[in-house]
Amino acid sequence: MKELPGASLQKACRLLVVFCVLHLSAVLFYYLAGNKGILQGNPEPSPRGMAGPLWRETTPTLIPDRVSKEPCPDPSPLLVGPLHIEFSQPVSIKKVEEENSDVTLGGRYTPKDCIALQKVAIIIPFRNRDEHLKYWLNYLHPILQRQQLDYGIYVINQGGEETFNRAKLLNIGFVEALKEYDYNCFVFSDVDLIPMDDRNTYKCYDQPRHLSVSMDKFGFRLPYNQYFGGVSALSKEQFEKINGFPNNYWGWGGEDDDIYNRLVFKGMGISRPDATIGKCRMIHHSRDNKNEPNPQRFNKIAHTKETMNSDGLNTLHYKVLDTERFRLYTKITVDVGSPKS
Ligand code: UDH
Ligand code: NGS
Repeated sequence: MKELPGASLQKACRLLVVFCVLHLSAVLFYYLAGNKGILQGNPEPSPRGMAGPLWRETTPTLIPDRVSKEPCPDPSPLLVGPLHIEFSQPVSIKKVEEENSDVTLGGRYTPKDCIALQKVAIIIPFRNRDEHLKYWLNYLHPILQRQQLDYGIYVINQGGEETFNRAKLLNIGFVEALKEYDYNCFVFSDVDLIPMDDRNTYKCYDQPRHLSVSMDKFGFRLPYNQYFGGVSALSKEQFEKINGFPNNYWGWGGEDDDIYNRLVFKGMGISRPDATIGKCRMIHHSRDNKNEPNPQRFNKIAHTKETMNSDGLNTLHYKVLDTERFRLYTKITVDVGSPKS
């Protein structure tokens, strides 16, 4: 049968309409795929500079700050074990800063590739020990980074000439560090103690931790079983449970024994690394001025049970005189008062 002339025109028109619909659908599809990429923050053009369909570039793996980090493995795979520690060469702070370029102002560090298991404030009681502090920063920053901790260094400097008060400075460090960041673990370290093995992780455990268990000056042994001096770690909860440390030990000795008593009276035990991992070196020095042995210390440690609830965090009074932020640490100078005040 012969086709009418009008009918072939109608067929051509229908074909044109179908073609237009197909074309519009294709345009719409690519437009939507492109928008999805933009919503996901995908950079355009592609980061590798390669041409290609937009939708291929929307994979989240190409967007570094969108990748969800995993918790850091425990123990850290970066640990190396025993370390050579010595104090014969002077330390240049500039060099230490250069060698620890990932440490940010105030002595803060957080691992780049994983979420640290704990947020640790390291509190150092301090007065006139700048040479020791240099060694401490030189050795500890690399160790703490290998331990993959989210940490900050707080040097609590006792201002004035009054008798030294180690435990009160540590209480102040706890309070001041918490004003800056949501720390959940507090390591209290003398400025002259350096661990000899990076497996001795500066973090908190189920029970309060004593870290400096095996010091060179004691022949790499504990001087006595209840010894809790040098370096220790308490979680925020453990510290608050014992009302912090005593504020009333002026001069040398006994405050660490009082802290030990507090822990025991609150039903806690001491956790420790083994004697090999817990080895550490002390920088030798002579006795500091204004830190004579405290004659009241024996009487005081005999009464911890009665005094601990009325001497500690809940009765802590001090004045911040200065806060200095250096790259490798924060130094807070404080007025701790005097034995009579
Ligand atoms: N501290 C200071 N400045 C002082 C006193 C103490 O920074 O004037 C800090 C420092 O962090 C030190 C810690 O408090 O490591 C403990 O001080 P300490 O004197 O109780 O303990 P240390 O082990 O010395 O440093 C003990 C007495 C040394 C007598 C040595 C005799 N050869
Ligand atoms: C004890 C002290 C502790 C001191 C420890 C180690 O006798 O405060 O020696 O001292 N207790 C009393 O005096 C009651 S050290 O050799 O490191 O100077 O931490």
